[in-house]
Amino acid sequence: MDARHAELRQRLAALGFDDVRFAALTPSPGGGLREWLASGHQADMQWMERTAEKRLDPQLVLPGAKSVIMLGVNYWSDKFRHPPSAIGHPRWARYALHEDYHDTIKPGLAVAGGVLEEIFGVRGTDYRYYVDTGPVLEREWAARAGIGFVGKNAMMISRRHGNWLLLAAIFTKIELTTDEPIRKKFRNQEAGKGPGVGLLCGKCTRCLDACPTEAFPRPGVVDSRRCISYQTIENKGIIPRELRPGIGNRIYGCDVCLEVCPWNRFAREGRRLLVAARGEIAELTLREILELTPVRFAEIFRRTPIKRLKLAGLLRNACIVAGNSGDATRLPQLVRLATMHASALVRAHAVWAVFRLGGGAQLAPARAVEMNGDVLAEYVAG
Ligand code: B12
Repeated sequence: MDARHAELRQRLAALGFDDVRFAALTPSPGGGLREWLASGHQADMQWMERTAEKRLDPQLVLPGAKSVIMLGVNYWSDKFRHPPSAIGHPRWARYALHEDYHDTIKPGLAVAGGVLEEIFGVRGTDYRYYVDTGPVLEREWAARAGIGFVGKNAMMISRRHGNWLLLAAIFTKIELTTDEPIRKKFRNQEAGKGPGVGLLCGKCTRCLDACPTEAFPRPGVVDSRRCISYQTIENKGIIPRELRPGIGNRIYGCDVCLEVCPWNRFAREGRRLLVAARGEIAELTLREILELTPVRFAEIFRRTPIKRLKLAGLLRNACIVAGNSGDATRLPQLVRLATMHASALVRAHAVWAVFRLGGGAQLAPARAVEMNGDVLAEYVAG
């Protein structure tokens, strides 16, 4: 590998990327994604369908692209112990206890682009970078570049960082010498099929067994319709009634299939050059969350991914957590939300929670308020 590759790797690592690896950009065989979409596993994420062709063929994203620089950012922190599970204390996905990683990693990618220009003499039109939201199969490229392997939980699992790695990609027209996948014999593995999934999982099925909503139709494949992460973050409407008990105290996202993975034992505190902790969010009690006003919501969740859920979305999730808490002292707050909140979405989930906590009788005066559309169905079926 020539000296420029080594310099590139070293300078990107210095920017805060914990893994820097290269792969050739050939079209994806596509089996995994096509099958996933055909099975409806994308739920209401229509953008996954709209961008499928681009995801499968990097030439549609950057004509002339030859290589991808795959980057991993370790966001593990030992400090983020969730408070011992006091009844109904909400749990957040770990990545959400940080400033929005899209906003903190992107500036790093912009600087990385400058580094490419400097070392290889290319122009801004010779590369494109993405973190999460681009039409890019990030885990596929990460697997090919050898960042880690795709686990039975569908995660890109790193032997150095476990499951706690965020991914970013730079497509480039530069022809980089590629790194090997972690086992050479899987280099040509058809994506998403066969032994490529769960390469280093062995017989372990902890993630599949632990999923409270049975979201894995088979190892390595997530059905978003049943995934708590999808339901509590991406779904903007009613959360299916049958999934609510399984959501337990997860208020935003879900890490269950990540947390139980034995590979996490290798995870070390991240350098945190590209992620900024907002661990104080984990200290919020359910009571405080149920009382949030729009102004407090904006203040507390500023610059975090949670802000995109908006107050009504968070209250919807909080109602489910409260309903699952078994804590009847939450009833006055829930009855108030069920009868008075401006959002029908919140009212509907609050009504469910009130019934689940055995307080249905307290809702009689609310009946008229709830008599419309979806919400009526929610209320009557209480
Ligand atoms: C849509 C999406 C979701 C959806 C669907 C999840 C899913 N499993 O597809 C929902 C909302 C449910 C979701 C949830 C989460 N997500 Co998400 N999500 C995405 C997104 C935008 C697209 C994923 C996608 O294309 N899915 C379609 C399926 C078919 O693709 P895939 O799972 O990537 O599978 C491919 C590879 O596994 C490959 N493959 C399998 N085996 C092998 C073997 C070899 C050798 C090769 C070459 C390829 C290969 O085949 C598949 C097709 O190419 C990516 C960002 C991105 N642009 O890629 C983030 C991303 C996958 N999400 C991420 C995170 C952190 C999460 C959550 C942990 C968040 C949380 N705590 O709540 C959960 C985890 C759920 C889970 N177990 O997957 C990270 C994952 C990082 C990592 N280390 O894997 C990503 C990469 C975002 C990022 N930039 O960091 N997510």
